[in-house]
Formats: sequence, structure tokens, C-alpha cells
Amino acid sequence: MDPLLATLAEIVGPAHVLTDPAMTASFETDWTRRFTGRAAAVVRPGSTDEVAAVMAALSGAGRPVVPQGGNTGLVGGSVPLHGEVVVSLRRLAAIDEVDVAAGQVTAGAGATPAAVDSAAARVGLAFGVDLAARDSATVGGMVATNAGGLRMFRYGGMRAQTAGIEAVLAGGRVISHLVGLAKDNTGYDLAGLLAGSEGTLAVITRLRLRLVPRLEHRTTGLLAFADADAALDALVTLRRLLPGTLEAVELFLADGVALVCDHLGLAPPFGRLDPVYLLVEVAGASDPTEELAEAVIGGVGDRALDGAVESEPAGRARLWRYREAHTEAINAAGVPVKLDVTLPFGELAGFLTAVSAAVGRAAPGARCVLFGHAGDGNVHVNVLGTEQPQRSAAVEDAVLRLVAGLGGSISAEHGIGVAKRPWLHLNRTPAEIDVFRAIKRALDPSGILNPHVLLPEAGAG
Ligand code: FAD
Ligand code: 2HG
Ligand code: ZN
Repeated sequence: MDPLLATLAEIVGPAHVLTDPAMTASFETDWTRRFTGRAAAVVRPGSTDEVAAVMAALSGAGRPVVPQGGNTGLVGGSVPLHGEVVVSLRRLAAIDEVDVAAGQVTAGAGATPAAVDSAAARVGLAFGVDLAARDSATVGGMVATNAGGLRMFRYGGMRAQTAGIEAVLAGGRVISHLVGLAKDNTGYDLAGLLAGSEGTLAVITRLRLRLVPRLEHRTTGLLAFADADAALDALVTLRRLLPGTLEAVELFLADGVALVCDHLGLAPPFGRLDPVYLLVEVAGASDPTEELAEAVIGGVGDRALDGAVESEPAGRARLWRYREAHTEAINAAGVPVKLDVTLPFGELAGFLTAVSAAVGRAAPGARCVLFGHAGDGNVHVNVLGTEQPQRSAAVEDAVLRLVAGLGGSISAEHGIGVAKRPWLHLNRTPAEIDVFRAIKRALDPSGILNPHVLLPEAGAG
């Protein structure tokens, strides 16, 4: 046996060092199936001390590492494309008792957001970040990618929820600052730095997470529009009319709904496909249904083609399915190029038209599915029919240059990963990238942590 594997087995127990391809396969391919590799081994530590000992052993042997949570990431950053050792954090799933007075909870990096939310629910609180991968993503991975999700509009993303962090540095030293004080100006904000670091700076082991009040009354509306201008105009009005209750504003289009309906065997909303949909959700301590209905009828009714409002869980879930099932329906149709971008709000409507044209020029015949968190200016651009590398590269280049040219971000919430690494320079100056590299060297001097993720290849920017 490889002596390194023997050492790892001594640390975590032989059952938690996987090398059999049948056991490692699910850790080696990403959720989209676009990125796949072979791991030297998959190691599953069960405590921070074990993570520290594992990292000390791997760093002593100079072995590159891919930290992995739920492996739901969408930019290829969580899989071993170059024979790295995967360190899976899923066993670190313990959640402490909620600190009700502080409105915070300490959770292991491997806890799912659904489990954190359930723990919070028991004391009348909620976890402010929600995403369709709620049962399989981990809060450690979500901080590592600074995930946004469906309620970012109201509560902010993972960086905003992170009041404290514990992590293991490449050589095995533990940094821990989990106290979660509201005011704490004692130097650099390491939690903020690790949020969005995509496994390149440290292995996150525990988190002090902020919680939000649990709003028991929730109402969901689905509105159909003739075009994006009308939908985005309605969004501005709804934001103005519902300042205290609006929690989500999601946008999707006819072709995405058609895919979802085919995939799930559903009838389209309102019995036909309309060009553009907005899904809005309001939540409050008292029933916000009337407030939403008034805003919809009085505020945007003249611009909408049709609408539905649901306050019962089953009805709300039915409306959400049209939006939340986009990712799985696209995956069922093929292996997509996935791009995730933010536009300045004023550019959003024009972008929705321009991006389809840009994709059509870059890869004639490709199918472009657009949807996203309109309230945040965040569009998910999924392109099917781009399996050939030249076509995928042409689409990525065309879309990301279009976004940067309009003053947008090439990564809204999924991160850079391996997928967008060659384009980081579109949003970040050489001076900024030099600072990134200096930070990476300071925290990971031998460069073993996710070495092929986020930062461009040396010499490439
Ligand atoms: P992984 O995929 O395992 O890893 C992601 C990255 O984080 C990798 O670079 C990895 O090395 C690093 N990492 C993981 N754990 C750690 C750790 N403990 N320490 C250090 N680095 C670590 N994302 C959104 O932002 N918003 C959404 O609405 C959203 N919806 C989704 C819906 C579906 C159906 C799916 C499949 C994905 C969705 N995602 C969304 C993407 C994904 O869920 C997020 O990126 C999530 O944050 C990844 O968490 P994970 O635990 O699966 O991380
Ligand atoms: C979502 O908002 C996720 O549903 C996934 O961020 C987006 O599949 C995608 O491109
Ligand atoms: Zn999203």
C-alpha cells in the first residue's frame, strides 16, 4: 500500500479512505457531468483534528488536494481533474444547539442548508440562504463558493451569513474564530476572505452562521409577460410596492418552461407558453397575500398577460417547480455550458436578447436557456448542443466578453472554478490578480489546495 494512504487510513480509519473506483466515482464527476477526473484517493475525515492531520500528511507529501462538500458546484471546482486527493467534508455535519439570543448557530462544514434551516425552525428562526440543492449542498461548500440562491435579494449571500469560521490551513494548522460577535474589529476578516475562495486557501471545517426570523406566512405569485421589458418594469414596481415583504424575484422564459414541462410531464402555466415569466414571493409575520394581490392587480396588472397567486404550500410548490426544475431539466436534455452572470440592472433586458444572438453566432444551432435571480440582476445562461470543445469555448468567450463589455460580472454566484478561469481577467485587473496570488502564497505556500481552480494558469494573467 502507498505509505501516504496508510498514514491517511491511520488518521481517519481505513473505511474512510476510498480508492475503489466504484466507491470514488460519485466524488469524481461534477453535477453537470461536464468535468470528470480520477482521484488519487477520497479521504473522509470525521473531525477538525482529523482534517488537520490529513492536511499535514498531504502537505508533507506535497500532494494536491480538492476539498469537496456536496459536489453540487457548477463550475468544475469540486472534482479531481488532475489526480488530486479529494478531502470530503460531508462527515462534519454536526449542528450545535441554536444560540437563540444571538440568532446564530455553529455548524459543521458538511451540514446541508436544509439541516441548518430545520435546526433554526425548531426555535422560530430560519437560514437566510436557500437553493434548489438544499438537501445535498453543504454550508462549507456554500461559503467556499459564496453561494447566493433564491433569497439573496432579501438576506444577502453566504458571506453575509458567516459570522465566524474555523478552517484548516494547507500545512494542518487550525484557524478558529467562531465567537460571532456583532462587533469585532480585531484585524483581517478571515471569514470574509475564505468566502468565495473555492477551496484554494484553506479547508473550512466549521461555521458560525447568522439566522433570520422565520416568517411563517408566505405567498407566491407567477406572472406572465409578453417581453422582458414588461417583466423587468414590473419587477421595479413590485420592489417599490412591497419593500418589507418581497423575498424572491425570479425570471424565466418560454423555452426553459417547455424543457421543464417535457421533463416533468407538467402542463405549462396558464395552459400555454408565454414569452417571459416572473415568479415573486413575499413573506411576513402576518399573511402578505392581500398585499401581493393588491400590488399585482393595482401595480403591474396592466403589464402582465396572466397571473396566479398561491399561499398554500402545495400551490406554492407547484409554481416554484417551473423555476426550480430548470437545472435538472437542462441536465436531462444534455451536458450544458453553464454560465452565471450579473448585469447592471439597466442592461438586463437588452442582454437577454443580445446573448441569444451571440450564442447563435458562436455555435450555430445551439440551444440557449436563460433564467435566474432577476432581483439581483443575475442571469443563468445555459447552452445545450455545445459538447464539442471548440463550440463550448466559442460560446463561453462570446457570452463572457458580452457580459464584461456591458459592465457585468462573469460569475454572479457559482464561482470561477475551472470553467471560467481563463476569463477572470475580464473582470479583474492584473494588479488584483497579483494580490490574489500573493494571498494564495501566504496561506498555501506549497500550492497544494485546489491548484487548478480560480486563479489563471501562471503567466496567463
Ligand atoms: P462543492 O460542489 O463540493 O464544492 C464547491 C467548491 O467549494 C469547490 O471549489 C470546492 O473545492 C470548495 N469547497 C467545498 N467544500 C469546502 C470546504 N469545506 N472548505 C473549502 N472549500 C470547499 N448555487 C448558488 O449560488 N445559487 C443557487 O441558487 C444554486 N442552485 C443550485 C441548484 C442545483 C440543482 C444545483 C445542482 C446547484 C446549485 N447551485 C447554486 C450550485 C451549488 O449548489 C453551490 O455552488 C454550492 O455552494 C456548492 O456547495 P457544495 O457543498 O456542493 O460544494
Ligand atoms: C439556480 O439558480 C442555480 O437554480 C443553478 O444557481 C443555475 O443551473 C443553473 O445554471
Ligand atoms: Zn442561481
